[in-house]
Amino acid sequence: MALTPTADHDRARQDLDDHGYCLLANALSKQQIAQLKQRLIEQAQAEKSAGHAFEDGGPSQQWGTFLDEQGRVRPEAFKESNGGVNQRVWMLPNKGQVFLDLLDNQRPLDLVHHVLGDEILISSFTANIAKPGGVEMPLHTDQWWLPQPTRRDARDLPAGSITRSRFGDPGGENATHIAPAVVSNIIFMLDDFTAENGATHVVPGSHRKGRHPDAEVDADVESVQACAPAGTALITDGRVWHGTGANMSTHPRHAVLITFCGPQFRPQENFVAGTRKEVVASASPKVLALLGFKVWWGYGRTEHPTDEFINPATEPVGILKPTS
Ligand SMILES: O=C(O)CCC(=O)C(=O)O
Repeated sequence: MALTPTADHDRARQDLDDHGYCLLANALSKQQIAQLKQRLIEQAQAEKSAGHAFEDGGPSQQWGTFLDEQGRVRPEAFKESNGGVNQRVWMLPNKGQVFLDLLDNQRPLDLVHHVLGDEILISSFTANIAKPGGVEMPLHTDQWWLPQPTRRDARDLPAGSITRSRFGDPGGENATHIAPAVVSNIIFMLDDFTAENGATHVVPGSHRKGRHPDAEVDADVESVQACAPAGTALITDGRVWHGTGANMSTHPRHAVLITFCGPQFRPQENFVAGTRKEVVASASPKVLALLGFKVWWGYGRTEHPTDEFINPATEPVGILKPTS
């Protein structure tokens, strides 16, 4: 059964627990939607003209074509990916204050904290412009890289050998233990999401399956589409099976996607290396922490483990010799 949007936080939390996703009503004001959409469209057009656009979701672009026989991403396949339909815009913190302002929006963030707990990092902060002609994205989870629970006697797939298509064996659907959620997404809808324009497909309850979808075994699995008015936030448990729908309408479907992870994981986008200096200089401690500039129990530090934040502008200590 497809969920309907709710402004009731208790229900939203319950929906996340029970179904692996929820729809938070009125997460954005009309003015925010208009400003976000305008900035996004401008940026996307400029990136395309400048040759920076990344486009996926075209008819010949099933994910398999991006992977080699071992399931490793073929970098050249991405370079060959001209002809994709859906335009992605990456690293939005660098591309307008209006995107960063989304982090002041505490209601959806609280739901992410419900999934992930107290300390969280932004893993990626991007947009997906799903354009007419874009095909359905294969169902996937957003934490495919997390090692599966294992048996005491098992020699499981080593953590460093996990790829997008090799996840290790979680022991089947009768396994007594499944991995916890370590990722959560907010998808801010900048247009009405409809069945026709590619509203995200979700498999309700799949966050409790304890495994990743398999294109063959799960070919007939039933999904619902997260249809809701512009301004709604779709929030997911990172284990839930989902994917962009096919856009069969005549208009693009715009959305901002913020993926979060626990503080011990490697984010998809490297904000510490890639955030522009002026953005770092004006960011609040809350934003800096979300972008990974805050040291977590000594992890992510550059020098002293008790430093609260790192400052990439500081020259690293190099070879020193006693002065006397
Ligand atoms: O744009 C959407 O509807 C979902 C996108 C998605 O699942 C992804 O980028 O992994």
